[in-house]
Amino acid sequence: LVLESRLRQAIKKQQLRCYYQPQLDIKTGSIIGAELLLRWQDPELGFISPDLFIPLAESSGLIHLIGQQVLQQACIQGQAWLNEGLPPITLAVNVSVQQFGRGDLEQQVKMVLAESGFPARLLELEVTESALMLDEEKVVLTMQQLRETGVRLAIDDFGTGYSSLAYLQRLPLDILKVDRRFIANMTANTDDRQIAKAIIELGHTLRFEVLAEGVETAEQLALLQEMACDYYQGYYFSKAVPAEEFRRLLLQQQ
Ligand code: G
Ligand code: G
Ligand code: MN
Ligand code: NA
Repeated sequence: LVLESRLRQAIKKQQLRCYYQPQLDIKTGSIIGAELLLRWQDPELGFISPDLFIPLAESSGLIHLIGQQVLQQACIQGQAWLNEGLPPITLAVNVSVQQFGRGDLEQQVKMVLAESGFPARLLELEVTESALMLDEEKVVLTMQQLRETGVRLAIDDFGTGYSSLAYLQRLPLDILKVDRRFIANMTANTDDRQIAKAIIELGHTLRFEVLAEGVETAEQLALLQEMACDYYQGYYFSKAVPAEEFRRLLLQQQ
């Protein structure tokens, strides 16, 4: 309860900061986007992990306020970088199942895009496989509505949930993000390597692009290249960094 009221204050004072983890094209090695990951530094409590405060935000309803702030941040920052003449990149925002299920996400997204001027095709919404466990017809409809706004849709942490292939085939997804647990052991464990390969092939069969999460070594990257994976993110290139630092990374590759 103490933490919840601190979180409420932090939201009000805009103390939650968006960090940016670069996403790269596997073939060319160039930065094609970033995933926004929240960081919370409380003046007294210190650094509080999102693994702690995101679940708290989800159970208390604060996630709706947070989600709105992150969407705004993404679009405002993205448009500012475009105005500066930086190369266009995709900004990916995590959407919790509560936000996804509430029914006003499409309106919210439209509003934020209109206010910021950020092009819809450069905004990506990441939904975890667990969000797909809501009512199937409703999920399909919500995704179709979101897709009509022009944003990209990603399925996050793929391989950890239970979505059927028939279901996946019905969803208007653009990109599938392979959960990092399959990437972590792919060089040591042949099962994980085969699973990663199978997921990449499955994604391509369904006409989705595929991104590997949690790439930490050159060896993993080389394997993923062989498997024709499209994109990757992970500590091998960079962890999530503040906006200013991400901007420098973008400038460096121009
Ligand atoms: O950033 P890692 O750095 O520690 O993030 C931990 C978890 O918190 C991940 O599952 C990530 O998806 C989630 N997370 C981080 N930022 C956000 C956010 O802005 N919204 C939501 N819903 N989840 C987030
Ligand atoms: O659940 P989601 O995929 O949105 O969360 C991404 C999480 O993965 C964040 O906590 C982020 O900091 C973390 N992450 C990003 N890259 C790596 C990596 O290379 N290795 C590990 N172990 N974690 C990573
Ligand atoms: Mn994510
Ligand atoms: Na993930």
